[in-house]
Amino acid sequence: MQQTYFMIKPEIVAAGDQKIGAILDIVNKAGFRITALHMRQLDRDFVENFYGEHKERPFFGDLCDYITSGPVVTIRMERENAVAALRELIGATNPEEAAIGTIRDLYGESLSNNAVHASANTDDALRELGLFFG
Ligand code: 3AN
Repeated sequence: MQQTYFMIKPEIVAAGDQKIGAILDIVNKAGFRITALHMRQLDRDFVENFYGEHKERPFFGDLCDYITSGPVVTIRMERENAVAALRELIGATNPEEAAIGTIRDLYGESLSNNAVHASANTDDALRELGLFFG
């Protein structure tokens, strides 16, 4: 059993419980088990650390503004091969390139407002779970 970090981003949380529920239903049907879940308003320092790998990118400031623009849902989940399986389930970073039926295809609006985050690899999963769940 492997653990990964999953996050539902602010524009989905702002849209109401129905979208949160629909996304959780997709991951549940894909065999993930939720082992921790919170709704949280993230602060700027925390997010700059979380997205530290993007610090030099031109979109870094906008990314931090957006992810702190309202509450997010932070989730620890487990499944066999969880990290890779969740990345496949969410689809490509840009919703326009995300495979049909993936979460970003169904719920992503744009490259920056792409509905959800999932750890990119097992090292990131450990780091991100440590940041959010200690
Ligand atoms: P992923 O979330 O698929 O792992 P990353 O780690 O490359 O993608 O990017 C982190 C976040 O930064 C993305 N979820 C997206 O919101 C934002 N992002 C990535 N690339 C761009 C870009 N070129 N312009 C604006 N935002 C971007």
